Amino acid sequence: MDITHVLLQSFGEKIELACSLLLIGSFSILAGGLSTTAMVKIQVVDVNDNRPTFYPREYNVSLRERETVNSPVVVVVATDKDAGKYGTVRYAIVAGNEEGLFRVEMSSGEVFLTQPLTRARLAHRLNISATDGGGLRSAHDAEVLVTVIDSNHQPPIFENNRYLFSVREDAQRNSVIGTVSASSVTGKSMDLLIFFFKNSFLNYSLRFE
Ligand SMILES: [Ca+2]
Repeated sequence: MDITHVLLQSFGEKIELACSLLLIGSFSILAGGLSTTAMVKIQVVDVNDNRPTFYPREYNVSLRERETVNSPVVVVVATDKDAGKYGTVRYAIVAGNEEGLFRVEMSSGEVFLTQPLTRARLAHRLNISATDGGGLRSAHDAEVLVTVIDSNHQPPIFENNRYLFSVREDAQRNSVIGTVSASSVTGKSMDLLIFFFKNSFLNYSLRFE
């Protein structure tokens, strides 16, 4: 309705305007007994009306003291429903990193260890923010709890350091996207099944053997 009003103003009085389509359509104008028709394309411009949102918001990581530095220890994920730069997310550690032990890759959300950890401090709690290209910041930070465990303690080991899965946007809800497997030193294995949930969100479940 606002668009119709603007066009009427631009052509003066005694003008009838009919719109057959909202985005691409023909406009007929009657003035003084004469008529003309024009094709009009209206471009809808995205506005930055969504903040980045973390899902999940909380992450728990166990790292051994003297863990290898410069390898990713966790990936935080925030999504933004806007398009273009307004939907592009940048990450930053905003609290809990006073000693500079961690860094986050600005565009990917991967968190890296910059120095070996010691058990002089048994836990680190990081707050990570997400900000879009228009300057809107996530309403809630991601919280990453890093627990430092004894180097003699052997946690389960993933088969691979990185996994890449793809999924169609129209995938059925709860369809399995992929499996991430880990095994412990005692020989027990654990599979993490990753499901498509909805609206690009993922869900997961654990399967022990
Ligand atoms: Ca946005």
